[in-house]
Amino acid sequence: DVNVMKDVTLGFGQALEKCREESQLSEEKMEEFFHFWRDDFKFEHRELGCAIQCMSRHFNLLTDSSRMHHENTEQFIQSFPNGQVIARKMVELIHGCEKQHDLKEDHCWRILHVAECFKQACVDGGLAPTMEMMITEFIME
Ligand code: BOM
Repeated sequence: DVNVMKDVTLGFGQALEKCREESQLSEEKMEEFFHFWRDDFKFEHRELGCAIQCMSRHFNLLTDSSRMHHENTEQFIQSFPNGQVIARKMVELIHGCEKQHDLKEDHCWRILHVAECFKQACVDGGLAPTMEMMITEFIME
């Protein structure tokens, strides 16, 4: 459900400011995390992959090999209202994307490609929130 995805993204995005410095992600490369869902958002900065890695670590969603920790990720998603509706689906989508990019050795680049694949899978599956939803909610917070 797109509304749950909106909440999960905004929750995950709470870690962006904390991760900016260590990942060298300037505001020019990503102003706010919800821009992830823009149609024209570009997955071209390695720093964004590093930031997503840092943000995932912040919520304890990664294994020692920087792959998704399935149980923790499912619990994280379930911690949002109605999260159980999409938790399994999201874990499956991310895992499918991980399998496609598993040979990439650099964690930041690999995670950037996994994130791009995940976004496309959400768009294809009707799970991607609109920018209007993201901005409205972001302003209300
Ligand atoms: O193998 C590396 C696993 C990293 C997964 C990164 C995919 C996440 C994309 C970023 C968008 C996130 C929105 C919500 C995430 C909740 C987990």
